[in-house]
Amino acid sequence: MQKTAFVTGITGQDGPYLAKLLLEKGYRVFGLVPRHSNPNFSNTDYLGVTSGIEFVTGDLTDEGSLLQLIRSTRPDEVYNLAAQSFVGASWDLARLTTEANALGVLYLLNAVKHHQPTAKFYQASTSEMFGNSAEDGGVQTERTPFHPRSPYAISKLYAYWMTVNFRESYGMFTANGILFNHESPIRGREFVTRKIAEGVARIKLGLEESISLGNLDARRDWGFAGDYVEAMWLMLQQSHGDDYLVSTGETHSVREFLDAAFAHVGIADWQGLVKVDPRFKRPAEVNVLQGKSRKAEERLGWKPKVGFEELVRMMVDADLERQRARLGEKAFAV
Ligand code: NAP
Ligand code: G4F
Repeated sequence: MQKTAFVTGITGQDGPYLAKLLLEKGYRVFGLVPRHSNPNFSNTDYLGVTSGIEFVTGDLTDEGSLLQLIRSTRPDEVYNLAAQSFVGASWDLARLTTEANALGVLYLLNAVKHHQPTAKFYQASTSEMFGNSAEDGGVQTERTPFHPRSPYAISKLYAYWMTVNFRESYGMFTANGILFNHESPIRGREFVTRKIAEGVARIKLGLEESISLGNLDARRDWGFAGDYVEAMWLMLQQSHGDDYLVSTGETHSVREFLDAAFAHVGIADWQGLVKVDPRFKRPAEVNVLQGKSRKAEERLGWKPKVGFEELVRMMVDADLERQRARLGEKAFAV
C-alpha cells in the first residue's frame, strides 16, 4: 500500500530534502504552500522534486484550511516543518512568530485529531529551546532543562509541549525532533552559514568586497539537512511516538566557519573582508549549542554522515556555481 505524507514548509530548506527522501521511498507527498502572489519553488526545483509533489494551498494560521486539507488528503504521516524560522526576526515579529509556530501547531494537531487521528505526527522542534542551558561538560541532551531566549524559541517550546500533550491526552502518535542547526546549499540566505557561503563566493569572484556579520563568537552544532530529514522519517517508523535530539556532537564558532569557508577558496587572511555590524547582533544570544544525540543513535540507528568541513565546502561550492551561472547569464545577455 502506498503511504501518503502531508508536509508543511515544503518550499523551505528541510521540506524539499524530506520530500526527496519520501518520494524515493514511494510515498505520495502533499506539500502545503502558503498563498503568495509569486510562489517560489526554487528549493524544490534545486533538488528536482517539484513535479513529484502535489502542492496544496493553506496556512498554519488558518485552522479551517488545515481541517479541510487533512480531511481531503488523509495522510499516514504528517511532518510539520512550516515556521517563521528566523530567530533574529522573531523579536520584531513576535506575534506573527507565535501565531505560526505555536498556535499553528495547535491547529494542525487539532485537524489531525478530528480527521485522521491514526496519522503519525512529526513536530520540528529546536535546540534553540535550550538557550544557554547545558549539562555538565557543556552539552545538551533530551534531559537538559529548557530556557528559551527569543520569541522564536518560546513559540517552539509551546509547540513542543502541545505535541507531547496530544500524545499523553489522546494517545496520538506524535514525535518531537529536537534538531540542532542543519544547513545545505538551499539554506535561507539570511542564516549565517549561507550568508557566509554566498559572501565568500562573491568575494572570490570579485563581485563583493566584504561580508557584514554580528556575533562571530557564537558556537553552533552544524549538521547537513539531508542527514537530518532521515532522522525525522525514522522517528515516525517507530512503534510509539517519542522525542529525540538530533545533532552532530561537534560545536564550531562562526569564526571557525569563516576560516573554513575562506580557506576553501584559497584566502587565508580574511580579517579585512569581514565587518562586524551591531545590526546583526541579538537582544539575547544563545552562546553555545552542542548536542549529544545518543538516544537517536541507539533507538533509531541514526548517525550524521556529513562532517563540518565537508558541509562548508558543499555550501561554498554551490554558491560559487550559482554566482558563476549568473555571471554567464549576464555575459550572454550582453
Ligand atoms: P525555512 O527554510 O525557514 O522554511 C520554513 C517554511 O515554512 C517555508 O516553506 C515557509 O513558506 C513556510 N511557512 C512559514 N510560515 C508559514 C505559515 N504561516 N503557513 C504555512 N507555511 C509557512 O525552515 P527550515 O530551515 O526548512 O526548517 C524547517 C523547520 O525546522 C522549521 O520549523 C524550523 O523552525 C525548524 N528547525 C530548523 C532548524 C535548522 O537548523 N534548519 C533546526 C531546528 C528546527 P514561505 O517561504 O512560502 O513563507
Ligand atoms: O544562522 P543563524 O541565524 O541560526 P540560529 O539563530 O542558530 O537558528 C537556526 O537554528 C535553530 C536551531 O538551533 C533553528 F531552530 C532556527 O530555526 C534556525 O534555523 O545564527 C547562528 C548564530 C547566532 O548565534 C547568530 O547570532 O550566528 C550568529 N550570527 C553572527 N552573525 C549571525 C550573524 N546570524 C545571522 N543570521 N546573521 C549574521 O549576520
